[in-house]
Amino acid sequence: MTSPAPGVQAPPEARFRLRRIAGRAGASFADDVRRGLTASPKFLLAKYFYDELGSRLFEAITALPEYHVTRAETELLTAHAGEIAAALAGPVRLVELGSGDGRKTRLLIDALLAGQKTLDYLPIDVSESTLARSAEELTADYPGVSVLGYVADYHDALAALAGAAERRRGERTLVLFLGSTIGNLNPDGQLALLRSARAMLAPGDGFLLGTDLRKPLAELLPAYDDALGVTAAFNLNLLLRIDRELGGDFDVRAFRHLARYDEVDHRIEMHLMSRTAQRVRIAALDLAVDLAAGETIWTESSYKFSLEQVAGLAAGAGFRLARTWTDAAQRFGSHLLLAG
Ligand code: AVJ
Repeated sequence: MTSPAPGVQAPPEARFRLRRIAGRAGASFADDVRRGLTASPKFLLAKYFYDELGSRLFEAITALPEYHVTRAETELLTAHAGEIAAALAGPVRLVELGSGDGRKTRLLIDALLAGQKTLDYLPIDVSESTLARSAEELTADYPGVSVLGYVADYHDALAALAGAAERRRGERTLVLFLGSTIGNLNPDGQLALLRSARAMLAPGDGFLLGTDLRKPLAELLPAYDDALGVTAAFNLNLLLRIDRELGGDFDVRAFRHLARYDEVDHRIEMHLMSRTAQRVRIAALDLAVDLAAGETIWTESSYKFSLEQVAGLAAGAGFRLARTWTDAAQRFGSHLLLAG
């Protein structure tokens, strides 16, 4: 092995490292499935949608005509990435909660690399394959980018990052939490997440938060119940995942995708409704689950925000809300929160 000559960038694979952070609670997919399917009402956690197939189905959702979230946020970041980068003084390292396919991240990387030669990118994701794929693509396309990926829950990774001495001298941290993924958490969870992010940040650091905004039902509901049935497939895949990984015998055709809007709590809910009375067995859990006809399994909440609510969350977590950008149709908000 020869090391690269001075001034020559390290090859892509040398600029990618992975760290696996063991969860606090240690809850696994199996534990969480047992807990959810023996509860009343039944539920499954939305973070488990994103296996290999689920991640691809979500990417397909982002391309649907009915799903405005990704397009609206991309429009905002395309217009304002330069201002966002300029709002933090000096070299910045990027931490991202949920790395996805990295397309929106690239808009910020481009903006930051206009002012610094190299960039440390620290994506956090529960899916190792997602992390590896996005790191591979980024390091290949950007010679100045080094990736340290954390395979972990957001909470666990933020705690690990707070303790780690990864930060270079004088470097600011910008945390990205895009796509309105914060909307998967209930209001207490939203505040807790922002607080644990704030705890790892120092004065001068930033947090870029994407939130889907409240809007008429006629626009909101089809985004979660599209004509092609991609969202239905995304939802139903969770049952297939249980079949694949835990030896379940779910018959996906015996369930129906359901999306509804709770006008009081301002959230989309996704459920899987059992079409008939049925018993499902899950071998790895040694569990039999009985479902009545019409009974539902709650699989996701997607909270929709008002601008006042975001301001309250930011303040409650100890951030200063420096700036909010919205698109012309007020569909989506990008918020730059500053620590200190
Ligand atoms: C990735 C959580 C932001 O809530 O809009 C899309 C997930 N679920 N369609 C969302 C999702 C159904 C998405 N988030």
